[in-house]
Formats: sequence, structure tokens, C-alpha cells
Amino acid sequence: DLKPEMCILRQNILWQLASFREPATYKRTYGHLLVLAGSDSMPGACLMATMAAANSGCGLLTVGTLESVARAGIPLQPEAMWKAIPSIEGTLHDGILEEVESRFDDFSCILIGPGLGRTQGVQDLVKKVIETVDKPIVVDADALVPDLQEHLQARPKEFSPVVLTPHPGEWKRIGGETFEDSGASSLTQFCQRNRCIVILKGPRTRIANAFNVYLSPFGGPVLARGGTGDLLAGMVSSLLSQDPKNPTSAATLATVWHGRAADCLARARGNWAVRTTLLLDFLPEALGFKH
Ligand code: NPW
Ligand code: AMP
Ligand code: MG
Repeated sequence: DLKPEMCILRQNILWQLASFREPATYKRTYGHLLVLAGSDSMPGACLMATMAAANSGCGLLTVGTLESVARAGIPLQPEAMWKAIPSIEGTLHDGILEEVESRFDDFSCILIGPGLGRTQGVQDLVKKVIETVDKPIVVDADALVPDLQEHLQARPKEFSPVVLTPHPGEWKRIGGETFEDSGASSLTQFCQRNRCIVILKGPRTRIANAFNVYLSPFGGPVLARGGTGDLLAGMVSSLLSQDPKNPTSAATLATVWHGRAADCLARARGNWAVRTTLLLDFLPEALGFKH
């Protein structure tokens, strides 16, 4: 019985993102992410995840969302392709899958969750995506539904990896232990049981797969404001869309990059007079480029 230990992540893993791109590459070399996010009352979460994805390297980006969200988002993020449907009860529902069907083979990763809200329509969409779609999936925020473990266990074994990004409240909702009790063994067992990777967010974010647990010492209280998790979800899914077979690598790199950018932001601007999206301006500095 191997006891997993927590391994502390170091900043130097980011060299992988700072290194140059091969000259003979083009946009499709770098993945195509589909973001399923937003509701009539939370367009911002969808936008923040989309902006973070657009700023962290994915080659193509499609957003499947509501018409109200797309209307607000298009002028702010023209790099993304927007596919939109009318809402039912103010939220997205599985009708969006038909809307994006024609490009479905193209997607190398799906992010589901930020700002979706918690209607039955959202729960049905989450169940369908997890149980039937063979793509790498990042599950965040409102897509972390109470029945998530059931859906994960119903997902065919041979399907692509799933990464969960809960904060302690969402972790409790999906049946994880308390944050304090979620040590290395309990996290790896959760990952084995549900065939997933977990980024358990907090002041010291833990990343677990079925065998190992990593701890990120980066990021601080400047991150304690709305939308920082939506940015992280965009970054994890962007990196996963570029390297779909390496979910642990996408999860650890994105967490360290996000945390380091937060440290750069706090050093330059302090912890108080900042807004969440300003973190994106510090992504290059976190990789060692001059601000
Ligand atoms: P309490 O009462 O604080 O102790 P929710 P959410 C508990 C969107 N957003 N961090 C907490 O307990 C997201 O994308 C939209 C946080 C409470 O009972 C989601 O779609 C924004 N919570 C949606 O809002 C910007 C913690 O968990 C519960 C916790 C809801 O997301 C903001 C909160 O659970 C936001 O990102 C911790 N460390 N520990 C926008 N601009 O559009 C315990 N809890 O209500 O599901 O979580 O994060 O508010
Ligand atoms: P969410 O609650 O989903 O918006 O996610 C919040 C993000 O901010 C996660 O990545 C947390 O790890 C991070 N975060 C929040 N508060 C702190 C803190 N005090 N120190 C370090 N990271 C934090
Ligand atoms: Mg969140």
C-alpha cells in the first residue's frame, strides 16, 4: 500500500511555457477549447474564463453560451468564436450541444461550469457532457453538481481525462471531505474512485491524481476576490486543450502560473486596489518576461 506524499511545486516548472514555439506550427497545433459557461445573471464568469483561456496559449477558442452572454462577450473577446442559444430559466441547457455539433470533432478540450447557475437544465447538461462526451473535460463551479461522482463513475473507462477544480465549498458539495481532512491518501483515493484529477483550491492549492499529490505555495490573499477561480479554470482548460494527454501537467502548470501571476500582481499593485482581470496582465511576468 503506497502512501502518497505531498510534493511541493516549484516555479521552475514554468520553463515549459516560457520556451519557444516550433516555427513550423500553426493555430491548430495548439488545441481548440470549447467553453460552456455563463447565465443571464452571471455573464462575467464566462467572460473571465474565456479571457484567461485566450491569454494562455490555446490556438482556437469557441464559447457555447447564452445569447445575452455572447452579446456582452463578443466586443470584449473577439478572439473567441461565439455560439449562442436562448436561455431556459435564465441558464444554459443541453440545446447548446446541437449548436456546436458541426465543429465537435475539432475540439480538443471542454471547460464546463463558470457562471452556469444551478437549474435542472444545467444539471442535465453536465450529466450528458460527462457521461457521453469523449473529450478531456475541466469541471468547475456550478458544474460541480451534487451527483458528480455518479456521473464520473458512469463515464466509460476509456474516455479522456476529467479535471475538477473545486474550492472547499464545492468540494464539500460533491462529497469530498473537509479541506483540512483532505490529505494525500484521501485525495488520491477520490481520484482513483472517480477516475479524475482534482485541483482542490485554497490558500495552498492541492493537485491530486490517482497516485500523487502536489502542493502549490504560490498566490496569496490578492486572489480572495470574485472571478479568480474562473480565470484558473480558463487557464487549466487552455493548457489541457494544447496537451490533452497530460492532465496532471496542465493542472500543475496552470495552478503555479496563476499563483505566480497573483504574486507579481500583489507586488506591483498591492492586495487592495486591484481588479480580478488585472491578473491577466501579469501572466507574461510570471513566466519571466518583463512587464
Ligand atoms: P460560506 O458561506 O462562505 O462559509 P457557491 P461561488 C462555501 C460564479 N461567479 N471559497 C461557502 O460557504 C461562479 O463561476 C461569478 C468559496 C458557500 O456556502 C459560480 O458559477 C462571478 N466558497 C457561481 O458564481 C464572480 C467557499 O461554498 C459556498 C469556500 C457560484 O460560485 C464570482 C459557495 O459556493 C463567481 O466566480 C471558499 N474557500 N469555502 C461573475 N462575475 O459572474 C467554503 N465555501 O455559491 O457555489 O460558490 O464560488 O460563489
Ligand atoms: P474561486 O473561489 O473558484 O473563485 O477560486 C478562488 C481562487 O483563488 C483559487 O485559485 C484559490 O486557490 C485562490 N485563493 C483564494 N483565496 C486565496 C488566498 N487567501 N491565498 C491564496 N490563494 C487564494
Ligand atoms: Mg469558482
